[in-house]
Amino acid sequence: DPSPESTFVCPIIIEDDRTGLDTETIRRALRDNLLYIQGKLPELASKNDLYMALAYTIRDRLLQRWLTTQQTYLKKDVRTVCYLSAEFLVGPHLANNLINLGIYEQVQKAVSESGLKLEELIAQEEEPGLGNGGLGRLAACYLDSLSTLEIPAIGYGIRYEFGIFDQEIHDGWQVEITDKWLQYGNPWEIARPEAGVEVKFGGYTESYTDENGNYRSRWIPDYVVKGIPYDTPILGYRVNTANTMRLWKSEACESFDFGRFNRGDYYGAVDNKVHSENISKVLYPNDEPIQGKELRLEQQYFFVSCSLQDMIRIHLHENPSLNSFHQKWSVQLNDTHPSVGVAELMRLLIDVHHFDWDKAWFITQNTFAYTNHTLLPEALEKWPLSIFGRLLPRLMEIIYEINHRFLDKIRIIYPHDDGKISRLSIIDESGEKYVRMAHLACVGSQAINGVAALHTELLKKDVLRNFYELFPEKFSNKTNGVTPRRWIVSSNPRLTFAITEKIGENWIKHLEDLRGLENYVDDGGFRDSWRRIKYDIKADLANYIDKKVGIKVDPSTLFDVQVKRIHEYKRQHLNVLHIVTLYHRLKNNPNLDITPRTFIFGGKAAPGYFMAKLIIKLINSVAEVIDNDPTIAGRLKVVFLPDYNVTLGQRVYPAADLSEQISTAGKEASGTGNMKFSMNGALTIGTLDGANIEIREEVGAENFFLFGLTTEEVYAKKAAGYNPQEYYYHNEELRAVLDLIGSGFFSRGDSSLFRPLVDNLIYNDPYMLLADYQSYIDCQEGVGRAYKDQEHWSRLAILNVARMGKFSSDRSIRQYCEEIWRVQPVKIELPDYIQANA
Ligand code: 7GP
Repeated sequence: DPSPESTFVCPIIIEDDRTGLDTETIRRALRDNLLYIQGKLPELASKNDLYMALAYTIRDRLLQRWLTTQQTYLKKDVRTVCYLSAEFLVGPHLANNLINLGIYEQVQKAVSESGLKLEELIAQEEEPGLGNGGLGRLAACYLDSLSTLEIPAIGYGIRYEFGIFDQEIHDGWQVEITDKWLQYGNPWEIARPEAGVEVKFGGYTESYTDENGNYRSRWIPDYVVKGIPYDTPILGYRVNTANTMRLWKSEACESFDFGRFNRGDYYGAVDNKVHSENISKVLYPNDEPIQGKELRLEQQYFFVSCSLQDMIRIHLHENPSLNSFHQKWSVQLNDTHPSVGVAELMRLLIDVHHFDWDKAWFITQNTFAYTNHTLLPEALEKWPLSIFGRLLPRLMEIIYEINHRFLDKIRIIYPHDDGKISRLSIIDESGEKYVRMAHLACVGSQAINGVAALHTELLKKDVLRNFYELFPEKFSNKTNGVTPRRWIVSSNPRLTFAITEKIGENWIKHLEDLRGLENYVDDGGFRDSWRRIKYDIKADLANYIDKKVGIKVDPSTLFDVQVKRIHEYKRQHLNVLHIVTLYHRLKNNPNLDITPRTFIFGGKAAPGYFMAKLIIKLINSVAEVIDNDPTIAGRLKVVFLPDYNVTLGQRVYPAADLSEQISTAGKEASGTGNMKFSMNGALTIGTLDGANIEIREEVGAENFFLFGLTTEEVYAKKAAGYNPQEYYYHNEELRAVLDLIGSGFFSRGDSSLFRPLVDNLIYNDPYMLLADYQSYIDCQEGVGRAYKDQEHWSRLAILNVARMGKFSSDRSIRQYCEEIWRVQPVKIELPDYIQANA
């Protein structure tokens, strides 16, 4: 009889059904998973059953790649990047995995026997909405590129039970609906309860002397929560590397408090369970000022502590001590949300692993790097000391000590400059006391970066100026990028085919190769097919719009699109001022010749952000009036697409003719939607803000519609005392437009509805819409004229696509790897019984 050990060392032979990539094997596997995993006979299977069976079939094909990747990393003891992010907006997995595995066509055929189309099953997937917008989506693009570039990496975050809310529009207003993305199960994740860790909260600290006579601190917590990791494989494009996204779910350490239970307090016995589980319950939808929400701080500390403990466990598996921790791990802080990690790594090294302060600080500082994603001062995170100290008493002590030592050094550099000291301090003591998370991140990191050239310059000049003066060598720029696998190949198969037909498929991994398309701008046949493709994609979107909101739009009109979070600085209402201007002109002159346009909006507003919600209502109100005005028919249409998310983005970007990137200069850190539009052949109308500047540099000024004040002009105008009323009184058309909105014309005679919005513009206008209004209107006239010459427009569109190579997230990730993380690719060799990717 074989002993138990000998069965374990036997190589696991994986039957072909779980690994084979040919159509017949996939067909068999699909039937098998439908029966044995989903528990359904084919004749009773719902669309969702088939989707689930297919998802498991694909997951089976990822597992060998995934496990081999992890095993290779362990064996080779590689240097690993950990991307710490409170948000990962990954989008649906199925189509992406098919593309990266190279088995889209095989699966298409295999699925056809079910009588369904693969596209229908793909549409069945509930997207994990574990992020708000740009920052979370960027993290997802970076995971894709890390795997594609074969870089050892882990994405650490939170497995929110409820992601970003679903948006419905009722009577023009946003209504938030709970996002139950897990209700039918998530086939892409695997729970790893055996790798659970514990996290302390509350209580107090006490000092003691250890057996060696060392003075130490001990944290006696109020309660302890367990973190359970849920792992999702992130496969690279046509490589064997599958990295892990590890998201933490909070659970109670003991489901029942037996003391209470035995006393007959049954409900009290589950209290602790309820509170513990609340920590990973819901994503905060606010990019607005944090109102000191304690649960949010609990979330941040929870996932950061879990992740650092996890890294330490893995490290000690292969290394005798943590002395080399910073040599094996590079930890990126995605904004300040995980910046408490600086103090937590200090705590783990000192309290748990008994390092002395200086050694621990050296390791910590050499482990972390920090990316900033916002210039809005109100979005810079700070936690009231009262909350922080109560929830994380030991971390509070450590932060005080970090600050104390930091300020001692500063005093030597700037003697007698108390202003400097208080501006640099990690603790804000100007009024109520706060912990400034960006300061903690700056002091505790070896590198600090912005996400576009202008943004980094403004960080150096403004938001983080004092830190830049102190350690200029830590600062660098890493302009954002997006993954062409999702944002072109997966979402725009027609364009992908047209490009590949001309220049081969290398561009998918080397986006600079798109330059090759420039050779075809003068090819009339190519431009013709380019236009036909665009028309077909627009017709698809038109169908979707009709189905979703019951509005008929004409695919031959100019599709003018603005999709992104709704925020005053992004100025969706400036777009509305343009629409109302055109409407007003048409009312005054019904025979006016304008380029027919369909304006498409999408985006969610933070639930507590009154003005953003009013902007949504305004868009819908204007849409309704225009839609019901027969004199406008065929010339203007306005559509607000509800529930804008990754899935909807994939439909919308390919269908756009014009991309609206109209933020006030100096406010948008980078933008990433701007890149997705342009890659799909839309032209941009935009300000000199964020990455727009670099996009314009790449595509050429003559292929970009520029308007508006520059950042310097915005600053100068503000400094000189900006008065929006001057514009209101001196620009007749602008005044007519604002008056029309204020009059109740778009709100069934209710002149109070949009009053707050109109008054805010006339009397305050913090984002300077009125100052940019005329320039925007004039620029839009140029757009309209340009669109009339379709041959010319196609040229510009092709050139835009051809010159977008820089904005692949592969380029961004290479720069992070070389300049911040100093990590190398690691090739993954599959066991030879596994069929290689197509
Ligand atoms: C966004 C920025 O607003 C956007 O300009 C940038 O492209 C994106 O990050 C990725 O870098 N910021 C957020 O989504 C956000 O939540 C607050 O910022 C910290």
